[in-house]
Amino acid sequence: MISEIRKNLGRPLTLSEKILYSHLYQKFQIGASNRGVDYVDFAPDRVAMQDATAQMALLQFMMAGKEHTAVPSSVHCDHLIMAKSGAAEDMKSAVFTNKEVYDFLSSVCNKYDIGFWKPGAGIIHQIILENYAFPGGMMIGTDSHTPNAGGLGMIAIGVGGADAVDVMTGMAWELKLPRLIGIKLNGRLNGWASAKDIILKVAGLLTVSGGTGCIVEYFGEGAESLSCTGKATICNMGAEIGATSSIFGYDNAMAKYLIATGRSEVAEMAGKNREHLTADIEISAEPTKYYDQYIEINLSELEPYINGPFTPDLATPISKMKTVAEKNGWPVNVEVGLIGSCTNSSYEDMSRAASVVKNALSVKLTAKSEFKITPGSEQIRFIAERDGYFDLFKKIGGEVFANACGPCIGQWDRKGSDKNLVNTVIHSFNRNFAKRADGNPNTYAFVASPEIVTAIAISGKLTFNPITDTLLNSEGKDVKIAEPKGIELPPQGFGNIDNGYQQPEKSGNKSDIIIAADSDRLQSLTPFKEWDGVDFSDLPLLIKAKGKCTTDHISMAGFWLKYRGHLENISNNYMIGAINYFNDKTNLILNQLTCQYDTVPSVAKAYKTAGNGSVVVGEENFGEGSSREHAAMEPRYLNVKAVIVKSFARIHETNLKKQGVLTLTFSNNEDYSKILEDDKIDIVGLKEFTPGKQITIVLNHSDGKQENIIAKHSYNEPQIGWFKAGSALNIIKKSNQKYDT
Ligand code: MIC
Ligand code: SF4
Repeated sequence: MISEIRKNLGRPLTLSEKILYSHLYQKFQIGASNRGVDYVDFAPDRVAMQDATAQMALLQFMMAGKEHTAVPSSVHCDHLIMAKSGAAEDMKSAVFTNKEVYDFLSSVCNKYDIGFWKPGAGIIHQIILENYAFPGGMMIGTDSHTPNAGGLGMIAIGVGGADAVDVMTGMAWELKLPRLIGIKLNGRLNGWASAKDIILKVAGLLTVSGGTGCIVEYFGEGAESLSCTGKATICNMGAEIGATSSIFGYDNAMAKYLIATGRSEVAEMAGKNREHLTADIEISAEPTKYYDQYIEINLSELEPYINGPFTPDLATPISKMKTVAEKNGWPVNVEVGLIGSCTNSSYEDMSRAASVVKNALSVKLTAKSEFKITPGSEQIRFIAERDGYFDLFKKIGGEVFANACGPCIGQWDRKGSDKNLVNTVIHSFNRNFAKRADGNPNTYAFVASPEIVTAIAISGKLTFNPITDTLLNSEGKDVKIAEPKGIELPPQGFGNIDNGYQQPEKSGNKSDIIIAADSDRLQSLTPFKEWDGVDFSDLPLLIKAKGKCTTDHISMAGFWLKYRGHLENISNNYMIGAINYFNDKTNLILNQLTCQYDTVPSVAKAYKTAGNGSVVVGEENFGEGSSREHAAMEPRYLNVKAVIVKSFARIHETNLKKQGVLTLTFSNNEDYSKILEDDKIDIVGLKEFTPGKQITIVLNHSDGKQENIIAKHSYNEPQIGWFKAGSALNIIKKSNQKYDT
């Protein structure tokens, strides 16, 4: 098949192309090859969902009327576990507080033959890497860090729940053919530098939007020298540059990992097909000819990076941190260092962090900051504990949290965080948006490798550079911490443990799923209404968001996670984190009906109740960050008709389109400034809504003046169909009804 594709395109193939083209929905239709332009229908092999997004995804899937999922799918209970008093206590309270949701997810999984990973089993991406990812495969997941599986040579893409529904119902899954960024890694990591530093550097080079619409393909001798889990760290954090996916070609490190995790037959098969699981040799010989963008990084010279605060692309080499922190006035006393997460909790990570602790203890140092560990899975927890790493961590005051997202998603019930004091933390997670870790907007969160986080937690200072600096030990002597040493894979194996998996019962209970009418956590969905065929007119401006507006600003995590299965309740957080352009405040906007200021959800509801739609305006990379489709369902539910921005992040734009909200971008970014606080907005010409055709927006200012501005859109024909039908799901439902009759 691959040789046929090569012949068809008349040129050598990159790895991504080999995988993408061998997953076309309609086999042998290889016509579309315009990267960044053509929409292509794919048939991924697998779907993964985590508990915070699975609820909406499955509520939608249940509306589609299928008996089971069309491809193997799994649900992972990881996001809803609060980190507070350590693993044992926290698990107990999670199982109690989230019982209704876990029961719902487990019964839906049982009914539709979906694998269910119980709370405590671990974080979705780590579980996928340990169990399901395979070289040459293609999967989607309702979490933006799904690309983690690229560490095992898989094209794995983060999507919203409605996309998961496409694949689970056996429909085509559509994606704009990604552009390709080639990154050649030369040399070899040494000393304190690790795989994490590669992606931290790449994030600095490409910024949070530099990977939008692209697959990043890593290759070169440096790539082959990295462990499989190191590769996964890099692919995972590709989400932070907006990349659709990231991938490495199949190599010995992957083979070793597959064998260690009990999948030797997969390694054997991959070994036989090695040529298909890497790019053609012509590609690496002339990369600039075949990739849309090309970067080289010399690993031998790479120094550790610390990224942040408040954005993952603000990359500072560790040797410059003193100067940069001073210049920016960042608080340098580090309160807490946290290691682990879906991104960085491999055996290698744990062993390198542990070696730092061991070195530090041997030169009589203890930790100045608090130290927390979040294992990515029960497997990892088990082996890290068995091999003595946790004992070492505990010697410097380390506390082990549950195998879950916890402090990475605002689920960190941190003592005193409600006082909103300015403070600094450093972690090996991937995200560091405001309020992300503990809900405190004044927590400066920095991202670094687990070994750097550990060294900094020991020193207590953000500006500590273990490569050059010494620390005063308990005997008053100046000492250095030796370079970390890691072990790639557990010498004693992964261990045969209860990993927390629940297989769907084949002949089990397939009865209807009941949702209590008075539940405040779950609510059945009502289909959105179809478009009435009339242009939008006189829509009040709801909010003009200023600056960075991530999905965390649009639909906050933390406290709100508990409403992820209840659209009405979670809509009460819509845009509460976004900054109102007109007063620089969060969650305080003009209600044009009353001329009073109120919260965003209240004003949106007031417009909805009055029978009005409304419009949301934003700036660049709007909706960056998470895949959560609540950020798209909430505006739809609140009757927001259109979101007009300078540019969108990929997943959020698709999510909005799928829910039937009109996504438009300014054709001239300066027009953003023309939108006034009390504008009423018309969107005209929707009857002629066609691909590539611009749309006119009329701004009706309160002084009676009118201004026309032009907006672009990226809809293709089927997507225009979603808008007209009221949502993509309405179309799936219709096509199912056709089959049923
Ligand atoms: C994240 O890292 O932001 C999350 C929490 O995993 C999200 C998913 C969510 O909001 O549920 C993501 O990355 O997609
Ligand atoms: Fe969980 Fe954080 Fe990973 Fe998202 S990035 S899956 S919240 S650990």
